[in-house]
Amino acid sequence: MGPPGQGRGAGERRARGAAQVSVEGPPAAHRSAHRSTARLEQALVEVVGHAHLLSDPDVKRSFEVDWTGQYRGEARAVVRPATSAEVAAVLTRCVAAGVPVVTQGGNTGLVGGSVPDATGQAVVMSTGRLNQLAAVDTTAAQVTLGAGVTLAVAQAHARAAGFEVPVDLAARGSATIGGMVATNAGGVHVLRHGMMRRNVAGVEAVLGSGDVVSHLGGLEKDNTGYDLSGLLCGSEGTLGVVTSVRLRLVPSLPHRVAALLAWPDVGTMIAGLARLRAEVSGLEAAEYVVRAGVELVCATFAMPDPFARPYPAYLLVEAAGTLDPTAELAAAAGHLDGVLDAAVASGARQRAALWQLRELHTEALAAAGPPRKYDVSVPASGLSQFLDRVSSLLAPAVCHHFGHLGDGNVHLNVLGVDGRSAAELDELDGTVLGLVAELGGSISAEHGIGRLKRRWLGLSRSPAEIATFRSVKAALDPHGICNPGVLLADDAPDDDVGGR
Ligand code: FAD
Ligand code: 2HG
Ligand code: ZN
Repeated sequence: MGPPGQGRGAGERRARGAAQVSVEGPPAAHRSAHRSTARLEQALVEVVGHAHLLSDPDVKRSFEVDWTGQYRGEARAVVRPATSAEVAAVLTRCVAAGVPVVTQGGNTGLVGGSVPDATGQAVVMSTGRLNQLAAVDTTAAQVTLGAGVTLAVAQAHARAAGFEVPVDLAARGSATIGGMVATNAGGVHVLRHGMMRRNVAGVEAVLGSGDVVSHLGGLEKDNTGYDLSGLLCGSEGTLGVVTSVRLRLVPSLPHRVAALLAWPDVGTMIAGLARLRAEVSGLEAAEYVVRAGVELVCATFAMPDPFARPYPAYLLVEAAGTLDPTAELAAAAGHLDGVLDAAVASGARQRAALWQLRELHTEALAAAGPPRKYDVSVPASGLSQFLDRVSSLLAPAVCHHFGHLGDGNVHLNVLGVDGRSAAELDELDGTVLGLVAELGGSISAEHGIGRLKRRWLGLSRSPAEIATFRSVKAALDPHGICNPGVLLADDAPDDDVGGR
Protein backbone atom coordinates (compact mmCIF):
# COMPACT_ATOMS: atom_id res chain seq x y z
CA MET A 1 0.00 0.00 0.00
CA GLY A 2 1.18 3.44 -0.84
CA PRO A 3 4.84 4.22 -0.75
CA PRO A 4 6.35 0.83 -0.13
CA GLY A 5 9.23 1.17 2.23
CA GLN A 6 10.95 4.19 0.82
CA GLY A 7 11.67 6.99 3.21
CA ARG A 8 11.55 4.35 5.91
CA GLY A 9 14.60 5.86 7.49
CA ALA A 10 12.96 9.28 7.52
CA GLY A 11 11.37 9.01 10.92
CA GLU A 12 14.35 7.17 12.30
CA ARG A 13 16.45 10.26 12.00
CA ARG A 14 16.46 11.75 15.42
CA ALA A 15 17.89 15.21 15.54
CA ARG A 16 21.19 15.08 17.35
CA GLY A 17 23.03 17.69 19.27
CA ALA A 18 23.64 18.08 22.92
CA ALA A 19 20.86 19.45 25.02
CA GLN A 20 22.13 22.09 27.40
CA VAL A 21 22.09 19.81 30.40
CA SER A 22 23.57 21.17 33.60
CA VAL A 23 26.03 18.66 35.00
CA GLU A 24 26.97 20.65 38.09
CA GLY A 25 25.82 19.50 41.49
CA PRO A 26 22.70 21.18 42.86
CA PRO A 27 23.11 24.34 44.95
CA ALA A 28 22.11 24.12 48.61
CA ALA A 29 18.66 25.53 47.98
CA HIS A 30 17.95 22.64 45.65
CA ARG A 31 19.03 19.83 47.94
CA SER A 32 15.54 18.93 49.03
CA ALA A 33 14.41 18.82 45.40
CA HIS A 34 17.33 16.48 44.82
CA ARG A 35 16.24 14.23 47.66
CA SER A 36 12.73 14.06 46.24
CA THR A 37 14.23 13.21 42.83
CA ALA A 38 16.12 10.34 44.41
CA ARG A 39 12.94 9.14 46.15
CA LEU A 40 10.96 9.27 42.90
CA GLU A 41 13.72 7.48 40.99
CA GLN A 42 13.74 4.72 43.59
CA ALA A 43 9.96 4.39 43.33
CA LEU A 44 10.14 4.22 39.52
CA VAL A 45 12.92 1.63 39.62
CA GLU A 46 10.65 -0.50 41.78
CA VAL A 47 8.05 -0.35 38.98
CA VAL A 48 10.16 -0.87 35.85
CA GLY A 49 13.51 -2.18 37.08
CA HIS A 50 16.92 -0.50 36.93
CA ALA A 51 17.44 -1.21 33.24
CA HIS A 52 14.39 0.80 32.27
CA LEU A 53 14.92 3.98 34.23
CA LEU A 54 17.44 6.04 32.29
CA SER A 55 19.16 8.86 34.10
CA ASP A 56 22.60 8.99 32.49
CA PRO A 57 22.76 12.32 30.59
CA ASP A 58 24.31 10.66 27.52
CA VAL A 59 21.59 8.03 27.41
CA LYS A 60 18.78 10.52 28.00
CA ARG A 61 19.99 12.94 25.36
CA SER A 62 18.17 11.61 22.31
CA PHE A 63 14.89 11.75 24.28
CA GLU A 64 15.46 15.43 25.06
CA VAL A 65 15.52 16.83 21.55
CA ASP A 66 12.76 16.62 18.99
CA TRP A 67 13.00 15.50 15.35
CA THR A 68 13.37 19.05 14.08
CA GLY A 69 16.18 19.84 16.51
CA GLN A 70 14.27 23.00 17.42
CA TYR A 71 12.98 21.82 20.80
CA ARG A 72 15.54 20.82 23.41
CA GLY A 73 14.98 20.30 27.08
CA GLU A 74 16.07 18.24 30.01
CA ALA A 75 14.41 15.17 31.50
CA ARG A 76 14.69 14.26 35.16
CA ALA A 77 14.73 10.66 33.90
CA VAL A 78 13.36 8.53 31.09
CA VAL A 79 11.14 5.67 32.17
CA ARG A 80 10.31 2.73 29.92
CA PRO A 81 7.28 0.76 31.17
CA ALA A 82 6.28 -2.46 29.40
CA THR A 83 2.63 -2.83 30.41
CA SER A 84 -0.44 -0.75 31.09
CA ALA A 85 -0.14 -1.63 34.78
CA GLU A 86 3.42 -0.28 34.83
CA VAL A 87 2.29 2.91 33.09
CA ALA A 88 -0.40 3.35 35.75
CA ALA A 89 2.10 2.72 38.54
CA VAL A 90 4.55 5.24 37.04
CA LEU A 91 1.85 7.88 36.68
CA THR A 92 0.61 7.34 40.24
CA ARG A 93 4.12 7.83 41.59
CA CYS A 94 4.65 10.95 39.50
CA VAL A 95 1.33 12.34 40.75
CA ALA A 96 2.40 11.68 44.32
CA ALA A 97 5.69 13.51 43.69
CA GLY A 98 3.98 16.32 41.74
CA VAL A 99 6.22 15.60 38.76
CA PRO A 100 5.09 16.21 35.17
CA VAL A 101 5.16 13.39 32.62
CA VAL A 102 5.95 13.88 28.94
CA THR A 103 4.89 10.87 26.89
CA GLN A 104 7.13 10.03 23.97
CA GLY A 105 6.59 7.46 21.24
CA GLY A 106 8.81 7.59 18.16
CA ASN A 107 9.71 11.26 18.74
CA THR A 108 8.84 12.12 15.13
CA GLY A 109 6.30 14.78 16.07
CA LEU A 110 6.86 18.14 14.41
CA VAL A 111 5.33 20.56 16.94
CA GLY A 112 7.57 20.12 19.98
CA GLY A 113 5.09 18.07 22.03
CA SER A 114 7.19 14.99 22.68
CA VAL A 115 10.16 16.44 24.57
CA PRO A 116 10.49 17.94 28.06
CA ASP A 117 11.01 21.63 28.72
CA ALA A 118 14.28 23.05 29.99
CA THR A 119 13.44 22.93 33.71
CA GLY A 120 14.63 19.34 34.19
CA GLN A 121 11.46 18.62 36.18
CA ALA A 122 9.63 16.24 33.87
CA VAL A 123 9.92 12.50 33.51
CA VAL A 124 9.80 11.25 29.92
CA MET A 125 7.52 8.22 29.57
CA SER A 126 8.90 6.34 26.59
CA THR A 127 6.40 3.86 25.12
CA GLY A 128 8.84 1.73 23.12
CA ARG A 129 8.34 -1.35 25.31
CA LEU A 130 4.55 -1.26 24.92
CA ASN A 131 5.09 -3.31 21.79
CA GLN A 132 2.50 -6.07 22.04
CA LEU A 133 1.07 -7.40 18.75
CA ALA A 134 -2.18 -9.38 19.08
CA ALA A 135 -3.20 -11.68 16.22
CA VAL A 136 -5.12 -9.91 13.47
CA ASP A 137 -8.86 -10.46 13.85
CA THR A 138 -9.55 -11.30 10.21
CA THR A 139 -13.32 -11.47 10.75
CA ALA A 140 -13.58 -7.98 12.20
CA ALA A 141 -10.66 -6.64 10.14
CA GLN A 142 -9.13 -5.21 13.32
CA VAL A 143 -6.03 -5.66 15.44
CA THR A 144 -5.05 -4.68 18.96
CA LEU A 145 -1.58 -3.18 19.21
CA GLY A 146 0.57 -1.86 22.01
CA ALA A 147 0.96 1.91 21.80
CA GLY A 148 4.71 1.64 21.20
CA VAL A 149 4.43 -0.52 18.08
CA THR A 150 5.84 1.39 15.13
CA LEU A 151 3.74 1.95 12.06
CA ALA A 152 6.18 -0.12 9.95
CA VAL A 153 5.85 -3.08 12.32
CA ALA A 154 2.06 -2.69 12.37
CA GLN A 155 2.05 -2.62 8.56
CA ALA A 156 4.12 -5.79 8.29
CA HIS A 157 1.92 -7.51 10.87
CA ALA A 158 -1.28 -6.54 9.05
CA ARG A 159 0.11 -7.47 5.63
CA ALA A 160 1.03 -10.95 6.80
CA ALA A 161 -2.70 -11.47 7.39
CA GLY A 162 -3.82 -9.87 4.11
CA PHE A 163 -4.61 -6.42 5.48
CA GLU A 164 -3.23 -2.89 5.48
CA VAL A 165 -3.12 -0.18 8.13
CA PRO A 166 -5.36 2.56 6.69
CA VAL A 167 -3.10 5.44 7.77
CA ASP A 168 0.37 5.76 6.26
CA LEU A 169 3.09 8.39 6.59
CA ALA A 170 6.76 8.78 5.76
CA ALA A 171 7.94 8.51 9.38
CA ARG A 172 6.62 4.92 9.47
CA GLY A 173 9.96 3.47 10.64
CA SER A 174 9.76 5.27 14.00
CA ALA A 175 6.29 6.80 14.48
CA THR A 176 4.25 4.70 16.89
CA ILE A 177 0.59 3.74 16.84
CA GLY A 178 0.13 5.49 20.20
CA GLY A 179 1.79 8.65 18.90
CA MET A 180 -0.38 8.53 15.81
CA VAL A 181 -3.49 8.27 17.98
CA ALA A 182 -2.24 11.06 20.25
CA THR A 183 -1.68 13.36 17.25
CA ASN A 184 -4.66 12.06 15.22
CA ALA A 185 -2.15 11.60 12.40
CA GLY A 186 -3.18 12.11 8.79
CA GLY A 187 -0.69 11.11 6.12
CA VAL A 188 -1.05 10.10 2.50
CA HIS A 189 -4.28 8.06 2.48
CA VAL A 190 -6.69 10.42 4.19
CA LEU A 191 -8.76 10.99 1.07
CA ARG A 192 -9.56 7.26 0.99
CA HIS A 193 -9.51 6.19 4.64
CA GLY A 194 -9.57 9.32 6.80
CA MET A 195 -7.28 10.29 9.66
CA MET A 196 -6.36 8.17 12.66
CA ARG A 197 -9.55 8.93 14.63
CA ARG A 198 -11.72 7.37 11.93
CA ASN A 199 -9.65 4.20 12.04
CA VAL A 200 -9.52 3.69 15.79
CA ALA A 201 -12.12 1.23 17.10
CA GLY A 202 -11.05 1.58 20.73
CA VAL A 203 -8.28 2.67 23.05
CA GLU A 204 -6.85 1.71 26.41
CA ALA A 205 -5.23 4.54 28.32
CA VAL A 206 -4.03 5.53 31.74
CA LEU A 207 -5.45 8.98 32.45
CA GLY A 208 -3.68 11.67 34.41
CA SER A 209 -6.06 10.83 37.25
CA GLY A 210 -4.42 7.39 37.41
CA ASP A 211 -7.62 5.70 36.18
CA VAL A 212 -7.25 3.06 33.48
CA VAL A 213 -9.93 3.30 30.79
CA SER A 214 -10.05 0.35 28.44
CA HIS A 215 -12.43 0.00 25.52
CA LEU A 216 -10.85 -2.51 23.16
CA GLY A 217 -13.88 -4.65 22.24
CA GLY A 218 -13.93 -3.21 18.74
CA LEU A 219 -17.71 -3.13 18.33
CA GLU A 220 -18.69 -1.16 15.26
CA LYS A 221 -21.99 -0.16 16.89
CA ASP A 222 -21.68 0.91 20.50
CA ASN A 223 -23.70 3.94 21.58
CA THR A 224 -23.03 3.76 25.28
CA GLY A 225 -22.02 7.27 26.19
CA TYR A 226 -19.05 9.51 25.59
CA ASP A 227 -16.48 8.45 22.99
CA LEU A 228 -13.38 8.45 25.19
CA SER A 229 -11.28 6.78 22.47
CA GLY A 230 -12.21 9.54 20.03
CA LEU A 231 -11.39 12.15 22.69
CA LEU A 232 -7.91 10.69 23.20
CA CYS A 233 -7.28 10.96 19.44
CA GLY A 234 -5.53 14.30 19.02
CA SER A 235 -5.08 14.82 22.79
CA GLU A 236 -1.27 15.03 22.37
CA GLY A 237 -0.45 13.34 25.65
CA THR A 238 -2.28 16.01 27.66
CA LEU A 239 -4.97 13.75 29.12
CA GLY A 240 -3.03 10.56 29.78
CA VAL A 241 -0.97 7.82 28.19
CA VAL A 242 -2.45 5.65 25.45
CA THR A 243 -1.26 2.11 26.13
CA SER A 244 -3.16 -0.03 23.57
CA VAL A 245 -5.10 0.64 20.41
CA ARG A 246 -7.79 -1.37 18.65
CA LEU A 247 -7.16 -0.45 15.03
CA ARG A 248 -9.37 -0.95 11.99
CA LEU A 249 -7.67 -2.52 8.99
CA VAL A 250 -8.50 -2.54 5.29
CA PRO A 251 -7.97 -5.44 2.89
CA SER A 252 -4.70 -5.49 0.92
CA LEU A 253 -5.64 -4.78 -2.68
CA PRO A 254 -3.82 -6.79 -5.34
CA HIS A 255 -3.49 -4.05 -7.96
CA ARG A 256 -1.89 -0.67 -7.52
CA VAL A 257 -0.71 2.07 -9.86
CA ALA A 258 0.89 5.46 -9.28
CA ALA A 259 1.23 8.34 -11.72
CA LEU A 260 3.14 11.59 -11.60
CA LEU A 261 1.33 14.31 -13.55
CA ALA A 262 3.05 17.58 -14.48
CA TRP A 263 1.11 20.89 -14.51
CA PRO A 264 1.63 24.53 -15.45
CA ASP A 265 0.46 25.78 -12.03
CA VAL A 266 -1.19 24.72 -8.79
CA GLY A 267 -4.60 26.17 -9.70
CA THR A 268 -4.91 24.00 -12.82
CA MET A 269 -3.76 20.99 -10.80
CA ILE A 270 -6.49 21.57 -8.15
CA ALA A 271 -9.18 21.63 -10.85
CA GLY A 272 -7.71 18.49 -12.42
CA LEU A 273 -7.71 16.66 -9.09
CA ALA A 274 -11.43 17.36 -8.61
CA ARG A 275 -12.09 15.52 -11.91
CA LEU A 276 -9.76 12.65 -11.03
CA ARG A 277 -11.59 12.14 -7.74
CA ALA A 278 -14.89 11.91 -9.57
CA GLU A 279 -13.59 9.49 -12.22
CA VAL A 280 -11.08 7.19 -10.48
CA SER A 281 -12.93 4.99 -8.03
CA GLY A 282 -9.88 3.53 -6.30
CA LEU A 283 -7.98 6.78 -5.75
CA GLU A 284 -5.96 6.45 -2.53
CA ALA A 285 -3.52 9.35 -2.60
CA ALA A 286 -3.19 12.77 -4.23
CA GLU A 287 0.00 14.50 -3.13
CA TYR A 288 1.52 17.60 -4.66
CA VAL A 289 5.01 19.05 -4.94
CA VAL A 290 6.38 21.98 -6.90
CA ARG A 291 9.51 22.55 -8.92
CA ALA A 292 11.62 24.09 -6.15
CA GLY A 293 10.97 21.11 -3.86
CA VAL A 294 11.73 18.55 -6.57
CA GLU A 295 15.01 20.32 -7.29
CA LEU A 296 15.90 20.37 -3.59
CA VAL A 297 15.10 16.65 -3.11
CA CYS A 298 16.95 15.62 -6.27
CA ALA A 299 20.00 17.68 -5.33
CA THR A 300 20.01 16.53 -1.69
CA PHE A 301 19.66 12.83 -2.45
CA ALA A 302 21.37 12.72 -5.88
CA MET A 303 18.15 11.58 -7.53
CA PRO A 304 17.28 11.99 -11.21
CA ASP A 305 14.66 14.48 -12.37
CA PRO A 306 11.37 12.68 -13.01
CA PHE A 307 10.94 14.13 -16.51
CA ALA A 308 13.29 15.27 -19.26
CA ARG A 309 12.00 18.84 -18.76
CA PRO A 310 11.25 20.81 -15.61
CA TYR A 311 7.60 21.65 -14.82
CA PRO A 312 6.14 24.12 -12.32
CA ALA A 313 3.95 21.65 -10.38
CA TYR A 314 3.51 17.90 -9.97
CA LEU A 315 0.65 15.75 -8.67
CA LEU A 316 1.41 12.24 -7.45
CA VAL A 317 -1.70 10.09 -7.52
CA GLU A 318 -2.08 6.45 -6.57
CA ALA A 319 -5.04 4.13 -7.13
CA ALA A 320 -5.62 0.56 -5.94
CA GLY A 321 -8.29 -2.05 -6.49
CA THR A 322 -9.29 -5.67 -6.82
CA LEU A 323 -9.04 -5.08 -10.57
CA ASP A 324 -6.11 -3.26 -12.16
CA PRO A 325 -6.91 0.49 -12.00
CA THR A 326 -4.23 1.45 -14.57
CA ALA A 327 -6.58 1.83 -17.53
CA GLU A 328 -9.11 3.82 -15.50
CA LEU A 329 -6.41 6.17 -14.17
CA ALA A 330 -4.76 6.59 -17.58
CA ALA A 331 -8.11 7.34 -19.25
CA ALA A 332 -9.09 9.89 -16.60
CA ALA A 333 -5.66 11.57 -16.70
CA GLY A 334 -5.78 11.62 -20.50
CA HIS A 335 -8.98 13.74 -20.44
CA LEU A 336 -7.66 16.36 -18.03
CA ASP A 337 -7.03 19.91 -19.17
CA GLY A 338 -3.57 21.20 -18.48
CA VAL A 339 -1.53 18.02 -17.94
CA LEU A 340 1.88 18.68 -19.49
CA ASP A 341 3.49 15.30 -18.98
CA ALA A 342 2.86 12.03 -17.15
CA ALA A 343 4.83 9.10 -15.78
CA VAL A 344 2.89 5.96 -14.86
CA ALA A 345 4.34 3.34 -12.51
CA SER A 346 2.78 -0.06 -11.81
CA GLY A 347 5.77 -1.94 -10.42
CA ALA A 348 6.67 -1.55 -6.76
CA ARG A 349 10.16 -0.23 -7.48
CA GLN A 350 8.97 2.43 -9.95
CA ARG A 351 6.20 3.51 -7.61
CA ALA A 352 8.69 3.78 -4.76
CA ALA A 353 10.88 6.04 -6.89
CA LEU A 354 7.96 8.40 -7.53
CA TRP A 355 7.03 8.41 -3.85
CA GLN A 356 10.56 9.30 -2.83
CA LEU A 357 10.23 12.59 -4.68
CA ARG A 358 7.35 13.44 -2.36
CA GLU A 359 8.31 11.77 0.91
CA LEU A 360 11.89 13.01 1.07
CA HIS A 361 10.80 16.65 1.19
CA THR A 362 10.87 16.79 4.99
CA GLU A 363 14.39 15.43 5.23
CA ALA A 364 15.69 17.57 2.37
CA LEU A 365 14.23 20.68 4.00
CA ALA A 366 15.69 19.71 7.38
CA ALA A 367 19.11 19.42 5.72
CA ALA A 368 18.70 22.84 4.09
CA GLY A 369 17.17 24.47 7.16
CA PRO A 370 16.00 24.41 9.82
CA PRO A 371 12.77 25.53 8.18
CA ARG A 372 9.91 27.32 9.92
CA LYS A 373 7.06 24.82 9.49
CA TYR A 374 3.38 25.56 8.96
CA ASP A 375 1.04 22.58 8.60
CA VAL A 376 -2.23 24.19 7.55
CA SER A 377 -5.42 23.39 5.70
CA VAL A 378 -7.65 25.74 3.75
CA PRO A 379 -10.84 25.05 1.81
CA ALA A 380 -9.98 23.70 -1.66
CA SER A 381 -11.59 26.73 -3.29
CA GLY A 382 -9.20 29.09 -1.45
CA LEU A 383 -6.00 27.03 -1.74
CA SER A 384 -4.56 28.66 -4.84
CA GLN A 385 -5.26 32.14 -3.50
CA PHE A 386 -3.69 31.20 -0.17
CA LEU A 387 -0.47 30.02 -1.81
CA ASP A 388 -0.17 33.19 -3.92
CA ARG A 389 -0.86 35.49 -0.98
CA VAL A 390 1.36 33.70 1.51
CA SER A 391 4.31 33.56 -0.91
CA SER A 392 4.17 37.30 -1.50
CA LEU A 393 3.68 38.02 2.21
CA LEU A 394 6.78 35.97 3.05
CA ALA A 395 9.02 37.23 0.25
CA PRO A 396 12.02 37.45 0.09
CA ALA A 397 12.15 34.39 2.41
CA VAL A 398 12.08 31.13 0.43
CA CYS A 399 8.71 29.49 0.96
CA HIS A 400 8.64 25.81 0.01
CA HIS A 401 5.24 24.19 -0.15
CA PHE A 402 3.93 20.70 -0.81
CA GLY A 403 1.37 18.43 0.73
CA HIS A 404 -1.79 16.42 0.73
CA LEU A 405 -3.68 18.18 -2.04
CA GLY A 406 -6.67 15.86 -1.76
CA ASP A 407 -7.16 17.08 1.82
CA GLY A 408 -6.49 20.79 1.22
CA ASN A 409 -3.44 20.33 3.50
CA VAL A 410 -0.39 22.41 2.66
CA HIS A 411 3.00 22.07 4.35
CA LEU A 412 4.75 25.42 4.16
CA ASN A 413 8.44 25.30 5.04
CA VAL A 414 10.05 28.71 5.16
CA LEU A 415 13.83 28.73 4.81
CA GLY A 416 16.25 31.44 5.76
CA VAL A 417 14.40 32.77 8.81
CA ASP A 418 15.98 30.80 11.65
CA GLY A 419 18.32 33.66 12.46
CA ARG A 420 15.38 35.96 13.17
CA SER A 421 14.58 37.12 16.69
CA ALA A 422 11.78 35.62 18.75
CA ALA A 423 9.60 38.66 18.11
CA GLU A 424 10.23 38.50 14.37
CA LEU A 425 9.34 34.82 14.25
CA ASP A 426 6.17 35.46 16.22
CA GLU A 427 5.26 38.12 13.72
CA LEU A 428 5.91 35.70 10.87
CA ASP A 429 3.73 33.05 12.52
CA GLY A 430 0.98 35.58 13.10
CA THR A 431 1.08 36.65 9.46
CA VAL A 432 0.88 33.12 8.04
CA LEU A 433 -1.59 31.68 10.53
CA GLY A 434 -3.70 34.84 10.49
CA LEU A 435 -4.12 34.47 6.73
CA VAL A 436 -5.07 30.82 7.17
CA ALA A 437 -7.75 31.81 9.67
CA GLU A 438 -9.00 34.63 7.44
CA LEU A 439 -9.53 32.10 4.63
CA GLY A 440 -11.48 29.73 6.90
CA GLY A 441 -8.64 27.24 7.32
CA SER A 442 -7.07 25.40 10.23
CA ILE A 443 -3.74 26.38 11.81
CA SER A 444 -2.94 22.68 12.30
CA ALA A 445 -4.16 20.22 9.71
CA GLU A 446 -2.47 17.06 10.99
CA HIS A 447 0.63 17.61 13.16
CA GLY A 448 -1.19 19.02 16.18
CA ILE A 449 -0.62 22.11 18.31
CA GLY A 450 2.18 20.96 20.61
CA ARG A 451 4.25 23.81 21.97
CA LEU A 452 4.80 25.36 18.58
CA LYS A 453 1.27 26.64 18.02
CA ARG A 454 -0.34 26.80 21.44
CA ARG A 455 -0.41 30.59 21.50
CA TRP A 456 -2.27 30.59 18.18
CA LEU A 457 -4.97 28.08 19.14
CA GLY A 458 -7.50 30.89 19.38
CA LEU A 459 -7.27 31.43 15.63
CA SER A 460 -8.91 28.06 15.02
CA ARG A 461 -10.90 27.50 18.23
CA SER A 462 -13.40 29.79 19.98
CA PRO A 463 -13.02 30.89 23.62
CA ALA A 464 -15.89 28.56 24.51
CA GLU A 465 -14.13 25.63 22.86
CA ILE A 466 -10.84 26.38 24.60
CA ALA A 467 -12.63 26.72 27.95
CA THR A 468 -14.20 23.30 27.30
CA PHE A 469 -10.77 21.87 26.49
CA ARG A 470 -9.56 23.16 29.85
CA SER A 471 -12.52 21.56 31.64
CA VAL A 472 -11.82 18.23 29.96
CA LYS A 473 -8.15 18.52 30.89
CA ALA A 474 -9.02 19.34 34.50
CA ALA A 475 -11.36 16.33 34.73
CA LEU A 476 -9.05 13.73 33.17
CA ASP A 477 -5.72 15.13 34.37
CA PRO A 478 -6.72 16.79 37.65
CA HIS A 479 -3.12 17.21 38.86
CA GLY A 480 -2.02 18.76 35.55
CA ILE A 481 0.92 16.41 35.17
CA CYS A 482 0.35 15.18 31.59
CA ASN A 483 2.39 17.20 29.08
CA PRO A 484 1.84 20.59 30.74
CA GLY A 485 2.33 23.44 28.28
CA VAL A 486 1.43 21.29 25.28
CA LEU A 487 -1.72 22.19 23.32
CA LEU A 488 -2.96 24.53 26.05
CA ALA A 489 -0.60 27.24 27.26
CA ASP A 490 0.00 26.97 30.99
CA ASP A 491 0.97 29.70 33.38
CA ALA A 492 4.67 28.87 33.17
CA PRO A 493 7.00 31.43 31.59
CA ASP A 494 6.59 31.23 27.83
CA ASP A 495 10.25 30.39 27.34
CA ASP A 496 9.75 27.95 24.54
CA VAL A 497 6.94 29.49 22.55
CA GLY A 498 7.82 29.49 18.92
CA GLY A 499 10.19 26.55 19.00
CA ARG A 500 13.41 28.23 19.86
P1 FAD B 1 5.88 11.46 19.28
O1 FAD B 1 6.59 12.40 18.39
O2 FAD B 1 6.70 10.68 20.23
O3 FAD B 1 4.77 12.28 20.11
C1 FAD B 1 3.88 13.14 19.47
C2 FAD B 1 2.84 13.62 20.50
O4 FAD B 1 2.04 12.53 20.93
C3 FAD B 1 3.45 14.20 21.76
O5 FAD B 1 2.61 15.22 22.24
C4 FAD B 1 3.47 13.02 22.72
O6 FAD B 1 3.44 13.42 24.06
C5 FAD B 1 2.19 12.30 22.33
N1 FAD B 1 2.25 10.83 22.51
C6 FAD B 1 3.09 9.96 21.88
N2 FAD B 1 2.76 8.71 22.24
C7 FAD B 1 1.72 8.79 23.11
C8 FAD B 1 0.97 7.83 23.83
N3 FAD B 1 1.19 6.51 23.75
N4 FAD B 1 -0.02 8.28 24.64
C9 FAD B 1 -0.27 9.60 24.75
N5 FAD B 1 0.41 10.55 24.09
C10 FAD B 1 1.40 10.15 23.28
N6 FAD B 1 2.29 13.47 10.60
C11 FAD B 1 1.13 13.37 9.91
O7 FAD B 1 0.06 13.53 10.50
N7 FAD B 1 1.14 13.09 8.57
C12 FAD B 1 2.27 12.90 7.88
O8 FAD B 1 2.24 12.68 6.66
C13 FAD B 1 3.50 12.97 8.58
N8 FAD B 1 4.67 12.75 7.95
C14 FAD B 1 5.85 12.86 8.63
C15 FAD B 1 7.05 12.66 7.96
C16 FAD B 1 8.26 12.79 8.62
C17 FAD B 1 9.55 12.55 7.87
C18 FAD B 1 8.28 13.13 9.99
C19 FAD B 1 9.57 13.26 10.74
C20 FAD B 1 7.08 13.34 10.67
C21 FAD B 1 5.86 13.20 10.01
N9 FAD B 1 4.65 13.39 10.67
C22 FAD B 1 3.47 13.28 9.97
C23 FAD B 1 4.62 13.76 12.09
C24 FAD B 1 4.69 12.52 13.05
O9 FAD B 1 5.27 11.41 12.42
C25 FAD B 1 3.31 12.16 13.55
O10 FAD B 1 2.81 13.23 14.33
C26 FAD B 1 3.26 10.88 14.39
O11 FAD B 1 1.92 10.56 14.64
C27 FAD B 1 4.01 11.00 15.70
O12 FAD B 1 4.17 9.72 16.26
P2 FAD B 1 5.33 9.46 17.32
O13 FAD B 1 5.18 8.08 17.87
O14 FAD B 1 6.64 9.79 16.75
O15 FAD B 1 4.92 10.51 18.44
C1 2HG C 1 4.45 15.16 5.20
O1 2HG C 1 3.32 15.20 4.74
C2 2HG C 1 4.63 15.43 6.66
O2 2HG C 1 5.43 14.83 4.53
C3 2HG C 1 5.75 16.43 7.00
O3 2HG C 1 3.43 15.80 7.26
C4 2HG C 1 5.50 17.81 6.46
O4 2HG C 1 7.79 18.41 6.68
C5 2HG C 1 6.64 18.81 6.63
O5 2HG C 1 6.36 20.01 6.69
ZN1 ZN D 1 1.77 15.74 5.93
